[in-house]
Amino acid sequence: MSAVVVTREPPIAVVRLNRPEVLNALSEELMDELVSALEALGDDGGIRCIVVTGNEKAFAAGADIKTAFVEATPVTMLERDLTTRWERIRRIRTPIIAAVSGYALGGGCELAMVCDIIVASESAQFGQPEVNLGIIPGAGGTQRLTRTVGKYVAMELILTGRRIKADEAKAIGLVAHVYPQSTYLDDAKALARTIAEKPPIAVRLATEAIDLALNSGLDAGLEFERKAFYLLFATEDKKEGVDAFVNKRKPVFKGR
Ligand code: DAK
Repeated sequence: MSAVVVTREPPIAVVRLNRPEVLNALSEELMDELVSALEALGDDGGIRCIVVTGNEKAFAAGADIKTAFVEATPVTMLERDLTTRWERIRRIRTPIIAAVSGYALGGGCELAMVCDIIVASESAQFGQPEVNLGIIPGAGGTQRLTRTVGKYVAMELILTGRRIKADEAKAIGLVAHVYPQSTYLDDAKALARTIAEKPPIAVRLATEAIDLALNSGLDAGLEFERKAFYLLFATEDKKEGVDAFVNKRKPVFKGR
């Protein structure tokens, strides 16, 4: 059985993590399948937004502790080159929404944070519990969580390993929306369809600009924003968007 299940519903796609017996623990096989699936969708011109999800009980409970950590040494960890997969996900230019229900812990929380938007069901629980294993987050948690929620909240969460529920995750800015348990995936898909209808080049450049806000200084970020803004005036979609506004009609964007 596949560790990742892909459903294409153009212009969106859903990628479901599928190791329910271990709460979608992120084995190397699962990560390989996930990266391949996301890259293939990222290269697919018919797909304009991707939803990554798990099941009601777990988005992902983190790295597969039993297979990955029990015998691990610094050298085996280094040789497994674990970081490359996460970098490959980060480089995918199609927007990715993490639709989280149940546990998003450790690497599960980090996987959600490597996505572009996080939405949650009412049952979602986020946390970075690595400290309880004698380690720290290793897939970006100390950096992305801190840049998202600020130093003092990130410190408290990472040093205690405390789990937070969806409403607290929303209050600290980790989550964009909390949806009812019964509809969260449909709601995430509706959000994906809304984004998929927008002009893809503008969406892509906005995504890159927002990422730069976390990865660079203000001057470099503003410079990129300015150039990207001017560049968009060369697109057919800008003509279409402005013309549709002026003529009071719905725009149809083509990605040109
Ligand atoms: N790994 C392996 N198996 C897991 C697992 C995990 N992370 N989480 C749960 N399971 C398994 C359980 O062992 C159990 O299996 P059986 O005993 O039935 O065989 C089954 O899933 C159901 O779990 P529980 O019986 O424990 O279920 P509960 O509802 O009682 O508890 C729980 C749910 C989520 C609170 C609990 O399972 C738990 O605390 N899980 C561990 C959570 C955790 O500590 N996660 C952080 C792991 S460290 C990196 C990339 C990634 C990472 C680091 C570096 N690089 C790129 C460098 C990531 C690190 C981590 O995620």
